[in-house]
Amino acid sequence: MEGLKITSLLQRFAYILPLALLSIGVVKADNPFVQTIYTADPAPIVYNDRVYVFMDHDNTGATYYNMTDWHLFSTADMANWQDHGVPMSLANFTWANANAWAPQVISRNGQFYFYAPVRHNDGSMAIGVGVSSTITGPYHDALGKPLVENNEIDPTVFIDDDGQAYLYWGNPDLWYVKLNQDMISYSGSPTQIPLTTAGFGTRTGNAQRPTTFEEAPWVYKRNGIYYIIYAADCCSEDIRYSTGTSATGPWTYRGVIMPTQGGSFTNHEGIIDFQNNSYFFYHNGALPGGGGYQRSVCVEQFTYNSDGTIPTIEMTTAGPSQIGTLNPYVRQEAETAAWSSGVSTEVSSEGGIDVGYINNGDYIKVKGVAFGSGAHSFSARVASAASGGTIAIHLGSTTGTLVGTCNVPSTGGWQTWTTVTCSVSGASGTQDLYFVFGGSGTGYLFNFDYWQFA
Ligand code: FUB
Repeated sequence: MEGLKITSLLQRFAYILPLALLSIGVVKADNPFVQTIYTADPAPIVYNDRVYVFMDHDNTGATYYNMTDWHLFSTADMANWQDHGVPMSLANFTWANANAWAPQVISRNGQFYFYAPVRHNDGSMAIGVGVSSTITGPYHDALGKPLVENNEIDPTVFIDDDGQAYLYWGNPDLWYVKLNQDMISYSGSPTQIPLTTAGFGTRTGNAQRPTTFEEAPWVYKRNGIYYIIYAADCCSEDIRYSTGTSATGPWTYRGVIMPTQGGSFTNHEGIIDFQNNSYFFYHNGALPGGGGYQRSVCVEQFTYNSDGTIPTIEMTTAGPSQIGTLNPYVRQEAETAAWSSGVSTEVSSEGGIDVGYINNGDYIKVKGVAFGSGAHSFSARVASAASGGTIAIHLGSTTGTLVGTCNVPSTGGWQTWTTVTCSVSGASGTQDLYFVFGGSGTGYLFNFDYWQFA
C-alpha cells in the first residue's frame, strides 16, 4: 500500500497541475477515458452487457516500454468507466522479466484466456497465456512457459464460426497458429502470413519492410468479412486494415482507418460491436505529460459503410455518446467515472477498488445520472487516517449547482470504513454529477469506496 502511495505521489506531480488548470469550472471531455494512470494498447471484449477493456500500464516518466502490469476497465454505457485494478501482472509469468505489452482476452470453455507479449528470461520476446474463471481475474499463468516464442509481439485471438481458434501476432512479420480447444496449446507450426503489397499496402523508404504492416494485428469477422486491422507505416504509426475471405486470408489491403495523430508515435487498435453500435479503441498521448511512452486509451464510435468497409476515424476528446443513463439509486462504485482529476485508485480492504489519494480540489465526474423526480439524501462509504474532509455534490460542472455536501470524519485508518449520509436538494432530471473533494491542509483527505442516492 505504501508503495502505491509513493507511485501515486509521483503521478500526482505529473498530473495535478495541468489537470487543475484544465478543470476550473468546465465540463470535461471524456477521451482519454482513463485519467488516473497512463495506459496503452486497448483490447476490448463484450461480456454480460458490459464492455471490458484490458490495457497496458505505461509508467510515469518512463523512456521505454518497461511496463510491469496490465489494467482492466469496464463500462455499461460507454461514458462511465469502472476501474477493476490489475487483473494480471508480469510477475505472474515467472519465466519473464520485462515488457508487459499489448494483451487480448477471449472467453471459451467457461474460462477467460489472457494472451500478452513479455520478455522471456532468455532475452527474446514471447507470448504467454493466462487463465481465469472470471473476466476480472486474477489471471494465473496457464503454462509456466511461453505459448509461442519467436521474438515477435502483439497477440490477437479469434474463434471462427466453425470453432477453430487462431492466434495471430507479429512485428516485423505476421504469424498465425491454430489453437486447440483448450486455448493454451496449438496444432501444427506457427505459419507466416505473406506480407504482400496487395495484402498490406506499399510502404516507401523502408527496404526491410516493403508493406505498411508494422504491428498490433486485431482479427475478427463481421457479416461474413474477415478483418485484420493493424498499426502501420511506423513511425509515427497510423492504423490500417485489410479484409479476407477466410481466417488465413488471402488478404486485400483496404487503406487507412485512423491517420497519424495524437502525440504518440505508436498506436494500437481494438474494435467491437456493442448495443448495435461499433467502437474503435486506440491510444494517444493526450493526457498532460503524455507522449510516446506515457500513452492513454481512447474510444470513438463509428459506422461501417454499407459494403463493410471502415470509414476514416479521427481522434476526438468527446468520445462516444452515452448509452442510456446511470442509476444513482443503486450502489455505484466511486471508481466509476467519466472523468477524474487528481485522484488515484487502489485495492480496497472491503473488496474491489477504492478511490484514494484525494486532495483538496480533486474531483470525479459521473456522466448522465438519472435522478428522476429528485433525490433527498446521499450516502458515501469513506475512510480517513487524516482529519477527513467534504464531498461537495455539484451538477453540470465542478462549479455547477451545489445540491449537497457530506462531511467525512476521521475514521482512524485509510481502510477503516464508515458510511456518511447527508441531505440533498435540487438533484432531479438527468445530470452530469461532480463530486468535488474539499479539506484543509496539503495532505490526503480520505478514501472513497462507493456511493448511493436515496
Ligand atoms: O506497448 C508496447 C508496444 O507498443 C505494443 O506491444 C505495440 O503494439 C506498441 O503499441
